[in-house]
Formats: sequence, structure tokens, C-alpha cells
Amino acid sequence: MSHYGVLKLDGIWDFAFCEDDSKVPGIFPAKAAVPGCFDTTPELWSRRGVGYYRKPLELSRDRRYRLIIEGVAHNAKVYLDGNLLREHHGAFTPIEVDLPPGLDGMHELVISADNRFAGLDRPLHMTHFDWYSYGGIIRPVSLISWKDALITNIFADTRQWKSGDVVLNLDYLSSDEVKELPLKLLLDGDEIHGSQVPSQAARCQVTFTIPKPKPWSPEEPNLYRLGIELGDDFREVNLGLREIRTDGSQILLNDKPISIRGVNRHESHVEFGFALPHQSHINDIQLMKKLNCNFVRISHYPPSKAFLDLCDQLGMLVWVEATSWGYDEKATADPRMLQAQRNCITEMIGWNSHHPCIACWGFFNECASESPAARPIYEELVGLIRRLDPTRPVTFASNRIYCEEQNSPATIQDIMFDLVDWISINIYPGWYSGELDNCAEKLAGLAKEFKSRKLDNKPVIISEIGAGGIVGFEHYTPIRWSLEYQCELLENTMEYIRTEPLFNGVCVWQFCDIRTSEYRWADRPRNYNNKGILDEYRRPKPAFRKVQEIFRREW
Ligand code: ADA
Repeated sequence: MSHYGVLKLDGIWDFAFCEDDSKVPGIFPAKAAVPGCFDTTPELWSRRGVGYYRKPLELSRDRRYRLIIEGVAHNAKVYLDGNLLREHHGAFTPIEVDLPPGLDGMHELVISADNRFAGLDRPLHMTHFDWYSYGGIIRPVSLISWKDALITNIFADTRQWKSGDVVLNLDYLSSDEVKELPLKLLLDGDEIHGSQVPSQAARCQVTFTIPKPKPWSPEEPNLYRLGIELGDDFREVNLGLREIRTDGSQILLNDKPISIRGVNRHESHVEFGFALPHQSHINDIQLMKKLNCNFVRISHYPPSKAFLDLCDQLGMLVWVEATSWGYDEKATADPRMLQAQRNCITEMIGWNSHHPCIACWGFFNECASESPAARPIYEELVGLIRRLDPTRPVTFASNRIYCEEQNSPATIQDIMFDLVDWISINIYPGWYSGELDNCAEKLAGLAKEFKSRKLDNKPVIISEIGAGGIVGFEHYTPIRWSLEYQCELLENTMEYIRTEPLFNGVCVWQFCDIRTSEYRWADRPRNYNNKGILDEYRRPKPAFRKVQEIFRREW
């Protein structure tokens, strides 16, 4: 996606680290990478505090400027010449800042990245989350300059994929001086539409038809390059013709039932924290392809644009979810939470919805979905997601379902399943409780309970299942934490899921080992979540081959 007049600001910035954010430092004695995580560097390893990043900007009085910072972990403040322009909470959605008009010459941009915890005052960044919350400017930064028009959002509805009819919605800004803006659309370089749109409307809708349409799917990721020229702005995005919907108990992609063969992936790397280089995104997708996956769930926050662009291009369906993890009833119902979730969802959908690879929107991973008090919040957030994007299914991963306990039947306590398009279950039979040799039986108890409660009238997927396996720990009998145990548990559970008609697929927990929160040392050896089928450097464990082989079977 490119604008005319984009200046990429990535590279090496001046840097200063402070314990708090009481004042912007006068001296920047160090250097830091943008994108990057300051707390993965040897000097600031694991430090919590505020990283200040400085960069000179050259501005011209006859242009307007929008700064796009694609992600700052976790609280950001943006200053120009010492004046605070914007604060933002939440690491994984972009911060868009319009610079004051009329500025000329050299100016000083400072962005602070604060990785300290503040309880529910910063609900998208909490100590109990099961991942390490790195700090820094974690995603690219660019400065867009414009005069007549600036395209701010693009959303293509391709539900009429068969006929090739596309409904394109554009949001834009424009200068007061122009009344009408010329709009031109290019498909793979050829002009397919030309019109004038009123400049003050800030929004327009255009329909066009693609001749001899070729649908997009993970197996055949046919893409068109859609160029949009509005006034003096130009953007190019991936356009893929596809529809994903549910019908009864099936998930349909372009009218064909699909089974989900997926993994859960954190956008995290032992060396780079959240700031993965493009190479790492490509490697991860290639590894998923080798695993015979058609789906990846991005746990538990929106991914970077670079990753989604690659999933569009290489063919991978993606579950994108708003930042959340295991909030209890009190936290779920807190007004600060609601506001933070609204912002995160709005930014997540506005920024990402044009990607054909996105299969569904998720929210509230393992939160209080058994609680009547939380019901209005679930309703509001589902409503918001559907308003912002009526074209994609909505789901959340629930763990308010139990089947693992010894000698007790499966129980379903979740009361929110009616709100979503498909039901997603996180469950760990044979790991947190239960045994290796009865984990399939436990899942069978769960399937029975779903059917008897008539919850089988919509699709059901297992959104997480897995076991820890520590590299180097091999044992002649499969005992917990051994690589053999991990392999056998995945074989037993996945084979059951594959053959039980209730289930529409599975996402293995998880793609690779990740460093976890410093507060989770007691139940997480090495301070890692070790359930990866690859280790944190993406070296395969025996479970990788096992999953690869199971996903090769018929689903
Ligand atoms: C949960 C959670 C994951 C991870 C997993 C585990 O299901 O959604 O983020 O913490 O448990 O490893 O226990």
C-alpha cells in the first residue's frame, strides 16, 4: 500500500531511556532501531520504563502532514518541538497524527514508548498476560505529505466474488479549497473507473466489476492490485475476491465448506521482541505452509501489516483479534476496559479490513463469558465489530467449558455462544488436568455435551490445544514436558478432532515457543510458554513433523 508523498522514517533514531515520563529528556545519548524493542538490547534487557525516540523532520508550509506510527508498545506520547500532540494506549494498532498546518523547515519529532504496567488504567497491557510485553516503537513509522486529498481508509466488499462485483468504500480528508476530487481506479494498472467525488463528503462508495473474476483462496491466492487515485493521493492495496461465511454448522469459503488446519502464532521473536523483520514473517508463513496449514490465529492482538500483506500474497486465512487475555468478570466490566476495547477494535478493523486473507474478527480471548454481568459488554463489542465490518464472521476463544477433569462430565458454562458466528474453544485435555491416554475420550465427552445442548447448529472449532515440550528433554516414556508427550498428546487429540463431525478444525497451541511475562515464572519453565511445535528460533521439535503429517490427512 503506497501513498504519493510517503517518507519512511524507519532506521536508527536518537534514543534516551528514563525511569518515568515526567519530562522529555534534553539529551539523547544512545541510538535505537525503529522498528525495534529497546528491552531486547543488551543494555536495556528486560527493563521497564520509557524509551524516548527522536528524529528530525523537514516540513514545508505548502503541504499537510500525517504521521503514521504502526505500533508503539504500550503507551505512546507523540511530541513535535516539545509539544504533546497525541497519547495512545495499545501496542498493536496504528497511531495516526495530523501535524499542525503551516510548519516550515526543520522540526523535532519525539515519540515515547512506555512499557510500564498500570493495572486497569492500561488494560491492553497487563502483568497476567501469557506473553512478554516488550517495549519500543515496534512497527514502521512514516510521514505522509498531501495537498488536495488524503485517502484514510479502504474497504472492499467482495462478497459478490462470483460475478466479480466489488463495492469499494473510501474515507478521505481533503483541503477546503477543492470542491470536487477526481477519483480514478486502476486494476493491475488498467483504468477501470473514473468519476468526481465531493471533497467535503469525506466518504464515498464506488462499485465496479472485474471481468473473468478469479477467486482468492489459501491454495490459489489470486490477487489484483487495486490502485486508487484521489486528487493528488494514490494508494495501492491487495484485492482478493472471496467470501467467508457460515451456513448451519459449516464454514464456507467461496461457497465451499472448509476445515480449519491452523496454528496460533504470537508476533514475537526471541531476538527482536515484537519487531519482527520481514524475513521472519516470510519464514513463519513458509513454515506454516510446510505444516499444511490453511489458517493462522494471531494470538492475542492485531498483527503487523507486513504479515497480513504476505498472507494475502502467499495464501493463508487469518483470525485477527483485538488485544485481550483472560480478563475476569470485574476487569471485563470495567469502563476503562470497554473504552480500550472499543478503540482497539475500531483501529484494528479500520486499518486492516481491506486484507483478503482476514477470515474472521476475534475479541476477548478467555474472558468472563460465563458471566451475566459481562453479557452487555460482549453484546456491545460484537455489535461494534459487525457495524464496522458486516462482511466477516465474528468469534471469541472461550475456555468456560470443561472436559479435562478426572471423573467429572464435560460442562459448558459459557453464555455468549449465541452472539457469534462460530464457536471457538480453548481446551487442554491431558495437560493442565487429565491424562495422555484419555484426552480423546475427554473431547468425546465434550462433543456429546455440545450435541445434547443443541450447540451444534453453528460451526465449532478448537481454537487452542497443546502441551509443553522442552527442547532437549526426551524420555523413554512420555512424561509431561518431554517432546514425546507433546507429540503423543497432539496425535491423540488432533486425530479425534479430525474425525469428529462436530468440529470444523483446530488451531494448535502454538506455532513456536515464546518468552512469557516475568510474573509467570512458577508454571512456565525458562519463563517461556513452551507449547510451540517449533522453538523460539523456529527450530522444529518432533511435534512439528507430527502436526505436518496429521494436517496432510483428509480434513
Ligand atoms: C490459554 C491462552 C494462551 C496460553 C495457553 C496456555 O488458552 O489463550 O494464551 O496462555 O492458555 O499455554 O496455557
